[in-house]
Amino acid sequence: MKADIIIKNIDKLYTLKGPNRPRVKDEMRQVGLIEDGVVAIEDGKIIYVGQGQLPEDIKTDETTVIIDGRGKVVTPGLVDSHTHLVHGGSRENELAMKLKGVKYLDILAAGGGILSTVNATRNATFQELYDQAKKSLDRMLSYGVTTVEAKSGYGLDDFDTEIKQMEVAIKLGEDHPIDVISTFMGAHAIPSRYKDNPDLFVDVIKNEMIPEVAKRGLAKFCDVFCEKGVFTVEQTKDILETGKQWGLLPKVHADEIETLGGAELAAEIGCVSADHLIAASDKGIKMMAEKGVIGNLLPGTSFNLQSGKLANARKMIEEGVAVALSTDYNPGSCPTENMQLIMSFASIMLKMTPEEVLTAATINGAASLKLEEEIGSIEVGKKADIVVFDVPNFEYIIYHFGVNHTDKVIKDGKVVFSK
Ligand code: IZC
Ligand code: ZN
Repeated sequence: MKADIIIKNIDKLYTLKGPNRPRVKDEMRQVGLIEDGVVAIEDGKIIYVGQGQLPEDIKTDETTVIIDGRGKVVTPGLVDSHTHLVHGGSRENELAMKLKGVKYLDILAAGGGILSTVNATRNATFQELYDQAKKSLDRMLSYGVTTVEAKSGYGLDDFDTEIKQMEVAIKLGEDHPIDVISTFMGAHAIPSRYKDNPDLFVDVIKNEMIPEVAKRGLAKFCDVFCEKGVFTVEQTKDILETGKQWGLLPKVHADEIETLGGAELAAEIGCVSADHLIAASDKGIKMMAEKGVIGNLLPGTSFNLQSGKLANARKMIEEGVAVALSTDYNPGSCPTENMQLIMSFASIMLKMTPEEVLTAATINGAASLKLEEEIGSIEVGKKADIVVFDVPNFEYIIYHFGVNHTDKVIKDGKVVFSK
């Protein structure tokens, strides 16, 4: 074996070694720390992880890139498993209203919010959406993110725009170092012309859009914004069950603002993840734990929506829900690409320990994209998606918040970002 890249003398190597499945309870605190660690990479894959010196059967030559990990922290590439990456425009015009106390759902009900981004996205060309989303991906990569989920949902009943969004996501996944996983989320808001009969739109999604998305291989997941004034629990169930029949794995925006029973629904239909859960009921949390539904928490939205309400991460972890963390990057409720900031929010606001945060942002994020066999930990055979942070320990990243601590990012065995 001949290594393409070696990272050696790593002060603190957090491997996240463990089973390739969502980690729960105490497992979330076991981050597989190796001091004086060494990692070797060949052909995009990890071929050795250990302590001290490399074994003799791993050869190097003048083409091998040697990275010195002295004074550094190394972790698996971060996984941002919930974003609305591809969209037109931005919504900073909502800030003044939000500061006056106007609520997110009221802005939406008045035809703004998501619906204003729908207009901007419909009016944008493929290339404009591509360029805007690429800028975001570049930023994400700089923060140590190597895999990103991207939802459609700014075309709604304009199916061509939904398709355009998913095609942009897929093309960026091919062109950009970051892997982009596409999710169909036509059920993101009720389009104006279906205002008085939303069930008709649900029928269009089920009978026309989902089959086409599946046949054309445009998405891996199907998601619904289950929320008061948006899609009901019944409608959500209907859409996600149809998606399942067509091979789209179910995810759900659940109990973000109102307690509607989204967590319970996620358990009932076997969602891969239920996301947000700020207002999830205790019963819903228990049911999710029993059914193995991942709780994907997005604390940046609590911060930005100024709701004063937080997901109960401690209860979820105690009950055995595998918790993941994501930015929810979108122009309305969380305009940031910075996963490191989200990790600080998760610890400081949701009281997750640094170890739980690291697990949530790596292997549990990978599991919430059904990629836990390939990414999410630094183990032999996995993809060489690795971040080098210029910090003395992982806690430092969380504690010293709001700035970028990334030194290098390795994606598929290549250095793709360097400070
Ligand atoms: O554009 O507001 N929550 N959907 C559900 C969003 C936030 C995105 C947006
Ligand atoms: Zn979202």
